[in-house]
Amino acid sequence: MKLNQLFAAIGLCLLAIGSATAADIKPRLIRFGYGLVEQSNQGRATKVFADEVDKLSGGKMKIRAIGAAALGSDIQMQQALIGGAQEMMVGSTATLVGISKEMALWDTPFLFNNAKEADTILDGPIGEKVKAKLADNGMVGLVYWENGFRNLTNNKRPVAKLEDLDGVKLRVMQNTVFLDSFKTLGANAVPLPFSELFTALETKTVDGQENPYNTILSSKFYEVQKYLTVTNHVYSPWIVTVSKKYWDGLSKDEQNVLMEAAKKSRDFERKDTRDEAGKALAELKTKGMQINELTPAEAARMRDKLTRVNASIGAGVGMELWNETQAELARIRGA
Ligand code: TF8
Repeated sequence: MKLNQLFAAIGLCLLAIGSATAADIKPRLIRFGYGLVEQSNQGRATKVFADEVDKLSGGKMKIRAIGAAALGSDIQMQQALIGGAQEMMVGSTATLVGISKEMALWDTPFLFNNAKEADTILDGPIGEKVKAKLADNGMVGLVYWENGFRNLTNNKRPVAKLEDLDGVKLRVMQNTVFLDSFKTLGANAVPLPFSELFTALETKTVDGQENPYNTILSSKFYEVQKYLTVTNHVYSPWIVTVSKKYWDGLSKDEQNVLMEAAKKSRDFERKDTRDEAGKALAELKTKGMQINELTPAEAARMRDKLTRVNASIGAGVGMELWNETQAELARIRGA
């Protein structure tokens, strides 16, 4: 070992000892907002995050978790984070595209074939790159959670083929890719915040919506939706974010607490979500929903139509990022 390397090593040891004995952590109260109910995969993982922050900070940092969109819709909370009026949130990446256009990459229909591909890309260099762009726009992205593969529900008619979607008034997220995708399929797509969705379905302002099984269950959409079609048309991530204004005022130790707790919550959340999703379809059936599986031919027709939006996503997120993602997926699939 050269002398300068030795000094560097000693320095690192001293730093480690120093932070273990006198970590730079102040009493902090962090408001963490989310859109689903407490009894949901989102609510359960938020609890894990809060408990871990408490533990890692020796009880100094407290998370006040506020669910059911009580602090506002995803977009309203994002604005509060950017302005510094709220510290943290978790929400859909799809609602972030107005702030960070690269987020639209995750809206690509059929981008991932399975959860393992999603984890590999999201936690790898591409996911990092997309996440890092948020910092230019007032938010810091910590980790991606799983919202999941999305499926279609509606109250008008069973959807077994493309034409069945004709004229179905379908709520989509406030995101141009989703809007274009479902218009392409022939639906009458209406963007609405998630916080207004249940009422819109109940009052028949819209006929249908699309979300993972977990959410259809936890948000009780089965009470107001009769038909479910297994489409798995896109994988949606959630992202845990911090106000950049707030983050920049934290010490390194405090930032580490949030990052480590976020990683722990991510690992819990993905497992919990997948366990629940595995059982949710059967449960939705017992709740009275009528399930339609698409024939392979119909699934292929839908896929063909949906992937026509790919060119505009590539243009939107930048062809370099698009090509890099396709190359990485090809590499993973070949391996
Ligand atoms: C949607 C999303 C929602 C999320 C959640 C509120 O349909 O899938 O589940 O945004 O964080 O809006």
